[in-house]
Amino acid sequence: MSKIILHVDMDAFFAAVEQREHPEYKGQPVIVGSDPQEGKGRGVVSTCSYEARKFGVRSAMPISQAWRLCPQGIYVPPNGHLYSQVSREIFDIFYEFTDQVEGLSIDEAFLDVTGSQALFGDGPTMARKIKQRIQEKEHLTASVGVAPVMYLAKIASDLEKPDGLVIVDPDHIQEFLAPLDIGRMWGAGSKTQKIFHAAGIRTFGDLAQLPETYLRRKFGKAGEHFFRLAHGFDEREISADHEVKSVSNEHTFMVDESNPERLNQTLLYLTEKVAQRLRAKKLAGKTIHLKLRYENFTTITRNKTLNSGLDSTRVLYETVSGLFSQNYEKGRAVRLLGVGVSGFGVSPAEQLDLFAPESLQTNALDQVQDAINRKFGRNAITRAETISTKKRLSGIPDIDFPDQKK
Ligand code: TTP
Ligand code: MG
Repeated sequence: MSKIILHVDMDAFFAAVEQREHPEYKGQPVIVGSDPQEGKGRGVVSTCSYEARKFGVRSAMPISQAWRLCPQGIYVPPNGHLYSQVSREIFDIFYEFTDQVEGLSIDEAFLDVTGSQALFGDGPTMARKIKQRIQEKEHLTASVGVAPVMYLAKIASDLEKPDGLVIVDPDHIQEFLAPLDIGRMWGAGSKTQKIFHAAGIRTFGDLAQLPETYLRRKFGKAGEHFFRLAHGFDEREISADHEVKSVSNEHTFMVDESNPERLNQTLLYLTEKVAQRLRAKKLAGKTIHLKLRYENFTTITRNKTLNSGLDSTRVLYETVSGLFSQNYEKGRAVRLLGVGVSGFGVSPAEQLDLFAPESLQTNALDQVQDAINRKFGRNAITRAETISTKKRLSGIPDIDFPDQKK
């Protein structure tokens, strides 16, 4: 018997929450992101309402471009705490239907509801119930795909957004896929799409007609993958998780920055924020991520995995600044820096005896800092090196993403 997988994705999530909180924004082009400063703003769009999408505004677009496209829009800074809270409430609704939930990001998840049919009805019935619960409890709309495998459910949820419900009949997978644009295929980036187009492949149907041997010859190992996807095969199982998978913070500079000292101070500032959040959640990450965007929007991401999970600001900072000095092209102007941690295990705070005296001291400093910040507010105390950074950055809302379940 085939499985029943749902993919649920909230519609225009941050913007929809803002419209809910501010009824006067309903039906209006709402753009959530950094301050547009009348077109001079330097951050990006987080997301926008479907009304704003009619003007061509999109996620990750520079906010200055959004302003040019839609100066009459309602521009709103992101309220990460609120979105995280709504996200938790939506995930709670998912767990009413199954414990097999795999979160993909703040507003989307896969649910394996195969075992829940006796209680709640078949896949489409459950999808309708989940949409209804989200509407009643949160006054928000979600789009849902129902399919026998994860990959088809994900494609399906996107087809009739917003407020969509698309059901893939397990007996008619080929018919479902055939007319779809090949750009919807997982793993087909713009380069692969160009190759597909050059070979006359525009839809899944075009691809499905090609023999596996031909695809293997043309695309190597990826050819096998494309063959499987063209025919709707996907063996992956939902990896149910209840945990945060990464914690990150990033900062867009008001003016492009090339001063090495200020770049490093900003890295330390971001590291402190990330480390404090890790410790508050009793998480210790092994993989440290650096994101670096130059003035021309070229973005590089680098990571390093340590032998054990560490949450001390000092060790995180040493790793991040190491990645930065190895990868930063000296003198170039930087637009954005980001620091993240993933690969979580047990917090080292619970294994103190394994640490050398110096690390213990660092941990003690971190703990004092956390306690003061808890009492007097975030950033009440920071390392001396970051005070000027804090001053420089104060007043500029960081795009402070809630913890992503990527
Ligand atoms: P998405 O689900 O990709 O977008 P969305 O929910 O806004 O719109 P859609 O109806 O197309 O699903 O992302 C969820 C949230 O994540 C989004 O509301 C804001 C945030 N986000 C960013 O902050 N930056 C980004 O580049 C993207 C893609 C999303
Ligand atoms: Mg969404």
